[in-house]
Amino acid sequence: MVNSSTGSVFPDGFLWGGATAANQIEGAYDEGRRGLATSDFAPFISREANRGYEGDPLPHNAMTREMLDDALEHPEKWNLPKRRGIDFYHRYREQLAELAAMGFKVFRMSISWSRIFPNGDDAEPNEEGLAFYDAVFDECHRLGMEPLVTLCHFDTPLNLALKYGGFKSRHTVDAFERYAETVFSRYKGKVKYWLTFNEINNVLTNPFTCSGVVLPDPNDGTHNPYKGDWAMKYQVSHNQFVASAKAVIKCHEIDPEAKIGNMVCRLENYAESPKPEDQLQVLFEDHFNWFYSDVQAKGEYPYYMKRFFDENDIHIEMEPGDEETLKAGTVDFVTISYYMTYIMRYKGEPVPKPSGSLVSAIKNPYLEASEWGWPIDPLGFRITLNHIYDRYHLPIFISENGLGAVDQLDENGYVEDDYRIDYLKRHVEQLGEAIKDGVDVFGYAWWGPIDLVSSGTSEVSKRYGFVSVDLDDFGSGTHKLGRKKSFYYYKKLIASNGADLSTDNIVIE
Ligand code: BGP
Repeated sequence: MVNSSTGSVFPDGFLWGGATAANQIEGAYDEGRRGLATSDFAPFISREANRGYEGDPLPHNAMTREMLDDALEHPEKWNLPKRRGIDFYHRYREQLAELAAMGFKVFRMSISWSRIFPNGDDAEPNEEGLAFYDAVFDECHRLGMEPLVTLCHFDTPLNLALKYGGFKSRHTVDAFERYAETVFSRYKGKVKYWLTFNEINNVLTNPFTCSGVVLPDPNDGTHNPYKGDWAMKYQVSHNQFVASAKAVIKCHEIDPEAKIGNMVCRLENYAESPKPEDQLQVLFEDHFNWFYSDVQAKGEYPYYMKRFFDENDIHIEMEPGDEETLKAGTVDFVTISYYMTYIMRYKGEPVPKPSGSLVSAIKNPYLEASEWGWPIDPLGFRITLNHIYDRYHLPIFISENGLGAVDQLDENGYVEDDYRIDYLKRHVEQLGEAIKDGVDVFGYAWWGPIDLVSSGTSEVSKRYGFVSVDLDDFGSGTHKLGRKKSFYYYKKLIASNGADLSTDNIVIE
C-alpha cells in the first residue's frame, strides 16, 4: 500500500534502473584476448529495406550458415555492429556515470562468456576478461548501483557453436557450468543478483542468435525462425534447463548471499473473440509461454507438454540425474522482458506448435504500435504480472521494458522524446497497480537506458536510451553522450520512488 511518508506504492529500496547486454554495448570484440562470439556475426538489418548484405533479403533476426561462413572469411564485406557496440569496453566510466546521474539503483548487464573463456571451454579463464568486469562492478558500486548480471545474453562463444552445435551438446552444458562457477567465485560479494540465460524461450524462434546457438542449417529448417526441427529445439531447451539449474546450484553453494533468477520473454496472449476456440488457442500458446519459467521455477516439466511431445514424436533425452538437478536448481526469483501483447485466433489444431512470430500476425485495434510495429500495452503489463505472481509466488524483477524509436537528436544529443516519457509513465503506472494488487516486484530495468545496438536488427538508430550516443548504424560518430528529455523525467521518477509520474514539471537542467 501507499507509503504515507513518500506517497509511493513502490517498496523502499525498489531497484530502479536499466538493462543492457555485453554484445550490444561493449564493442572491442577482438581486444583483451576475447574470443569470437555468435553475436559478432549478427548483420545490420536496415528497417527501410529489411535487407542485409549486398541487397539480399534477410528475414528478421535470421542468419544462414552461408552468411556465417562468408562473414568468417570476409568480415570486411559485412556491417557487424555488435563488434563495435557503443564502446562500453573503453568508455564504461563516463557511460555509467550518466546512468548514475539519473539515480539508478541497479544496472543490468551481462558478461561476455568469450571474454572469460575465449573458446568457451579453455583450460584456464582469461585474466584480462575477469579484471575488466572487476573494474566495471567496482565502478557500479562506487556510483551506488547494484549490478544485476546475466551469464549469457545472446553471445555464446563461437567455438562452441561451430564444434558442438551449441547447446545441442552436453559439452556446452559442462562448459557453461564451469564458466558460471568461475564468475561466481571471482565476483562473490560483488554481485548479489544473477540471471542464467536471457530470454531462454526464444530458442524456439531464433535458435542461433539466442543462447541455444544451434547453427542455422537449411536441412533442418533452423535457418528459418518460424520453422524447424522442433525435437531438436526442445532437446536444446532441455540442455539449457540443465545448464541453468546447475548454475543455480553452484551459485547457492559458492555465495549463499547471492540470488539467482531466470529470464523469459513474456508474451501475454489475448483471444481475438469470445469464441471458446480462440480462448483455447490462448491456452495452447500460453503453454509455450509458460513452459520455460515453469521448469525453471518449479523444477519439473509441466503436465501439458507430455501430450505435445507425444503427438509430435518428441523424445527428450535425459541423462541420469537430470530430473534431480532441475528440482534442486530452481530460481530464487523470476524475471521477464515485457514489450507487447498478442492476439490469438484458433488454428484448427488441437495442440499446435508455437507460432513464434515476434510481432503478432493479428493487429489489436485497441493499441498503438511503435515504429517497429510492436504493440504498446501498459495494461497488459499489469495483467501479465498478476498471472506470473499467481503462478509462482516468487519475487519478480522486470529485466526489460522499453521503447525503441527514431530520435531526431540535436547537436547536443537532446531530443524532446515525449513518446518515450509517455511509454515509461504508462508502464510504471501499471507496475504500481500490479504492486497494489499484491504482486511482489522488487525492481524495474528499462531496456537500453543508453542508446545501444539493437538485438534483432543490429541498428543503433532504433534508440531506446534516456542517454544518447553520437553513433550511427555504420559506426560513425564521436560517442559523445547527450541527455534526452526522458533523462530528466526518469531522474525525477526515481527520486520520488515512483510516486511522481507527472509529465508537466520536468526540469531540464
Ligand atoms: C530483447 C532482448 C534485448 C533487447 C530487446 C529489444 O529481446 O533481450 O537484448 O535488444 O529485446 O529488442 P531489439 O533490440 O531488437 O529492439
